[in-house]
Amino acid sequence: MNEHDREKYQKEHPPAPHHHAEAEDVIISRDTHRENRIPPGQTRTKKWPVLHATIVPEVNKETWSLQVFGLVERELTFNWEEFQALPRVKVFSDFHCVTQWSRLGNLWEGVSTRYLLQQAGIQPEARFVICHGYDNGWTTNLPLESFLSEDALLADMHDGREINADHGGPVRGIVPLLYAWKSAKWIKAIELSATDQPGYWEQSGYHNVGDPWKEQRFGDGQLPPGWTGVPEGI
Ligand SMILES: Nc1nc2c(c(=O)[nH]1)N[C@H]1C(S)=C(S)[C@@H](COP(=O)(O)O)O[C@H]1N2
Ligand SMILES: [Mo]
Repeated sequence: MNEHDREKYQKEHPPAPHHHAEAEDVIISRDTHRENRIPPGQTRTKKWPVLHATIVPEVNKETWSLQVFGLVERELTFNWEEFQALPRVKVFSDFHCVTQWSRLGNLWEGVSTRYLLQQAGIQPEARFVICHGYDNGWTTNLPLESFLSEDALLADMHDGREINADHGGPVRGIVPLLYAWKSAKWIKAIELSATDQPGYWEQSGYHNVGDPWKEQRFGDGQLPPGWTGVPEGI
């Protein structure tokens, strides 16, 4: 285990929402209040596995930018300094990968998706959000309502530390309501669209919506090519 992984290892029970309840500024994801926080077919991991489709792209803060475009009133672009100057939120939530691991009790910090899209202005025809990553044109699509859930954010901090490159830093999307493949690492652009545009994993057979509590893993009940189930060592 490297230093980062060791530090992220959870030795104890999963952090409970009441640890943060007194702090008014923490948004608590609704599913962390469930008696059983582990969705069907999932297993808790105390580690924080690294998972992505292709490469870890080289993104540094000097060249980083985030774009909001498509069916918005105003297209927006932020550089690192501009992004850091935006109002911040903290979100306490669980993280469920479709390969069957769940990391419970994550404290994310960053900018809320609601705030960003309020700034951009949403055109009435917009129904879907396409998140674009810096990794080789990777995208994921999600319903606008899911992207705008109260606990969705663009995060640059996790459990009090900057998100490292392996986990999608400098900035990644986090949408706690859905399986983790809807949480775009190395997020580069947010596109609003009237039509749905299935992304990388959705085109490879994953479910279009991906609600972990409904076990929406695959479209049409099919296993995607290359499916291996639970990775070793979790
Ligand atoms: N840009 C991008 N984001 C991505 C992916 C990816 O391949 N590219 N993989 C997704 C999947 S399948 C998961 S489980 C989570 C994993 O996040 P982690 O590596 O920080 O655990 O990132 C998601 N976001
Ligand atoms: Mo995943």
